[in-house]
Amino acid sequence: MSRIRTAVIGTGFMGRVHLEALRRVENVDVVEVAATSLKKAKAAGAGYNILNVTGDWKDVINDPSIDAVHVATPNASHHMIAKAALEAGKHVLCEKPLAMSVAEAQELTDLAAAKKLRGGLCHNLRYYPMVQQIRAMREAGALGEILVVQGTYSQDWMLYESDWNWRVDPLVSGPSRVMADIGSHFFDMAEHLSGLKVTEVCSDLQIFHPTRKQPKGGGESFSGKLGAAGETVDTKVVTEDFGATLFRMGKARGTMTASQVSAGRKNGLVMEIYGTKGGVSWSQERPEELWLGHRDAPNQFLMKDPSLLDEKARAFADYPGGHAEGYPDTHKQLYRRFYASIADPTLTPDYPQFADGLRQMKILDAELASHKNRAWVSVPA
Ligand code: NAI
Ligand code: SOE
Repeated sequence: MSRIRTAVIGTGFMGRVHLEALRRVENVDVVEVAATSLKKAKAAGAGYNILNVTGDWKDVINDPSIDAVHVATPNASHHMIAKAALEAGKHVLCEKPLAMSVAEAQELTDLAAAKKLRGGLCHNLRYYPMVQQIRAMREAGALGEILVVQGTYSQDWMLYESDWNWRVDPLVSGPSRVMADIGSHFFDMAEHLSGLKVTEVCSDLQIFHPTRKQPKGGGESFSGKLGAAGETVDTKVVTEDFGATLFRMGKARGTMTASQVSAGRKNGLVMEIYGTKGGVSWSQERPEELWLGHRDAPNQFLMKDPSLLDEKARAFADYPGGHAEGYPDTHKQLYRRFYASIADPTLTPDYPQFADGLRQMKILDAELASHKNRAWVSVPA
């Protein structure tokens, strides 16, 4: 396969991020974009120089010349679109969460394996260079045995009762909001970096706004922060604004919170890992910096510079020190590896896959059960 032909379904926040990042991946042509209307698809197509546009995602599925599909639509449609694409013989790169339930995620994971197609999942936050530096350090034994994993994923874009998004609607988003939307990124990163699996969880979820003002006209992600929503209707809220989870990773212990009501925090994913030899602390709001903690020596502060990174982490840093690499670059790094694995079917994927999405659905299921039953719940392997 020389050049890979791909299409993006969904033209909201993530659709645009995917279209941009795809421009930075060799061997891939974006040949079609699908939105919920032809007008929206045309606007996106014009912005990214894509000639074929459609208001019906099934056109993409029915085009045998398309090799791969990006699913960048709200959660409820991931399973339906990904399943149709796999059945049509297309590789799929799906946004998180993979599906609405463990059963749906399992079905997609099995289908991709049965069809021998690549199923990638957008837990792209793994691919900040300094996050990969943590991974390389842990693999090299620099942290020793992992004792404690802790952190948060905090945002403020749903702080007010007037803040609304499709993520509030359980029929579109699923039975959980913050734990599914951003808690899943935390746990994907925690397992990826520590090399450990979450074995048990104890969760407490909270809804601060029992009703929210839903704009009659809808609205894409984060759009509520930019201005008046027009006419609204008071809508009951059934998914959490905040969640806290105590967790066990075998002998290691952890704690995390996820929140979309934490004033001032824009995209505050903080990951701290403490082992018998040292600790690390990283924050997505300052992604080029890594704090290195020592017991018997002064602590250190490492700023991204490929020349100072472990060789494995260096592969994720394309720019020299002082030339910041951020959120869009994490997508580029993921897609690059996804398409390399399509071009060379013998490659073992080294990016998050459907099985990782299934894993997150299992952790989420356990968190929901724990909150409901006010008890510790085991996470199946
Ligand atoms: P958004 O609301 O900004 O955009 C979603 C778009 O999908 C809208 O334009 C909507 O009209 C379109 N859409 C809905 N159904 C469709 C269909 N059947 N066919 C074609 N288009 C359809 O939402 P956002 O933030 O882009 O989220 C999309 C997905 O990406 C979600 O699953 C979300 O969890 C995930 N996401 C992942 C991020 C990451 O860092 N990996 C960041 C933000 C979102
Ligand atoms: C909104 O909470 C959001 O865009 C999530 O959907 C993403 O997955 C996360 O990366 C940033 O915040």
